[in-house]
Amino acid sequence: MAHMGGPMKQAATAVLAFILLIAGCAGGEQAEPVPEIPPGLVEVTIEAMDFTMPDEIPSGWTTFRTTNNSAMVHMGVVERMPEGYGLREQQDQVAPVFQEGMNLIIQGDMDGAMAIFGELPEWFGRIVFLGGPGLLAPGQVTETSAYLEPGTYILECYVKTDGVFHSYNPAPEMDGMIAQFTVTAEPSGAQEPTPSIEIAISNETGMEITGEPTAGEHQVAVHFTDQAVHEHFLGHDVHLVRLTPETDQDALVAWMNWSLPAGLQTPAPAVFLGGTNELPAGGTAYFKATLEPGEYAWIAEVPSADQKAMLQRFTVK
Ligand SMILES: [Cu+2]
Repeated sequence: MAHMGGPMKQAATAVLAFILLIAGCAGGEQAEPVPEIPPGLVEVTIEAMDFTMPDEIPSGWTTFRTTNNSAMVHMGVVERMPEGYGLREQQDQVAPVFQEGMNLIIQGDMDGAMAIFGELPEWFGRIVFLGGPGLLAPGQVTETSAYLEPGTYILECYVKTDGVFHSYNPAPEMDGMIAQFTVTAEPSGAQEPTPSIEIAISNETGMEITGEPTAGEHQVAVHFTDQAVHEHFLGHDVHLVRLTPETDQDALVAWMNWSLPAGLQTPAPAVFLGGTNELPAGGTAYFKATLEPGEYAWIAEVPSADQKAMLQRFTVK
């Protein structure tokens, strides 16, 4: 039993060498660098009409990298919920009210729709909109950053298909295009992004842009100088859209108003490349824009964006 030789000894030597190799690696000097997820990065995947994302994320600067694998345009509004409210309450008390109002708008009954919107619960007015991925065409990826405090949040898409909001699902026991997540007290440790283009947006002056939209990758800062309730009850934001000679600018402007029957209804009249949804006054959000030579516009999802200087066309050479 005490005697070990031949193949057994060779095996024992090999095991010892392996242990020493592992120990050497653990020392760190020769270890291969492991690709790390940058702090604050949250992957969001859209398949059909579903968001897939983590249930829990750290607080602080947060970048949602959103990949649209579906065949439709979508977006994701980040909403911090009032204490005690979440996805369930949104689906039971808010989504059906908006859908019923939309149904009446489609029937031409504006007074009826307004009466229905008056039935929104008191707590709906206490939701804080905190950016999130802007309108995103099929196959596109966008990165959108905002600062998030701990709390309960939802990510909501209110694009419409056949007159039905994506965030509303008429099927019993099924939720619409909405995800709930918790932002924990643990800090993400991420730094605020450094912009190469800055857009100040205000209800008084529209969009004021600094920085050159050259070909290549840009980090776009959106400074919300103020915020306002526009005719569609929502605030202003900034989306990036690629224009072609066939793009009908009036149709594009009209499409950015969810309260019209054809507004925010799939398919979109142009190719959307992301952006940021609205933030309260004084806030700054960021999004990445990868620009190739061509025609583009920054546009807010508000009624009459062109008359509010919230549609700014530009050319990338
Ligand atoms: Cu959607």
